[in-house]
Amino acid sequence: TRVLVASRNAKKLRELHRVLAAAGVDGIELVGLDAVPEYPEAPETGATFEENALAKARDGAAATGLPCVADDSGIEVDALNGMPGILSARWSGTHGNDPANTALVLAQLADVPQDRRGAAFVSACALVVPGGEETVVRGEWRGSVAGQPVGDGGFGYDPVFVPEGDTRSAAQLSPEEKDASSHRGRALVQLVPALAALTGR
Ligand code: ITT
Ligand code: NA
Repeated sequence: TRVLVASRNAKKLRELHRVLAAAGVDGIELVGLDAVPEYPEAPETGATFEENALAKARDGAAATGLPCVADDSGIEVDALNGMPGILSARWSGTHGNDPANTALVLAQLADVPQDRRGAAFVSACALVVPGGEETVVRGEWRGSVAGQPVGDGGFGYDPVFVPEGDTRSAAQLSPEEKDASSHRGRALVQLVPALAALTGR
């Protein structure tokens, strides 16, 4: 069974592939957007991570006729009333400019002491089966925002996110360590039963 993994963010896409592959669902072949000549621009006009993830997965499934997995994610900072949230990818104004987005959050927290810098990464992942079920799941990863970026692994806000129970930033974790506790890892494991059900068809 072929399943489309719909993301234009190369580093996120790599994580989606890694986690799904590690989940060990036999008989699933993951297909990237390269297989889709005319994938529509993701609208991302929803008010929640769940709405956006579902819209992306519906687009991918409609464009290919394949079951499609998509993720919408971001970081919710307590001291910023949960922002940037669903606006994380374009917080500085330019979609996908990770260094600028990260620098803006750090600037906005400049006067916030360490004990009030709590935050959570959130991932909503959707699986849409053409003519079939829609499943949406959510994973969260609590931590805090560091004073400065550290580490060069991961992507996005990873260099400024220190997971609860650790002193390293998410960008200093091995890929396996990140997957084991990350928002995306926790969301995707919940899709495994629905994915496994596809292979029986
Ligand atoms: P697709 O919609 O094509 O998948 P995107 O980059 O536009 O790619 P989102 O709209 O979901 O994806 O934006 C997610 C943003 O949230 C991303 O740009 C990162 O800045 C941040 N983010 C999400 N997951 C993250 C993670 O695991 N580590 C660090 N930052 C993350
Ligand atoms: Na988004």
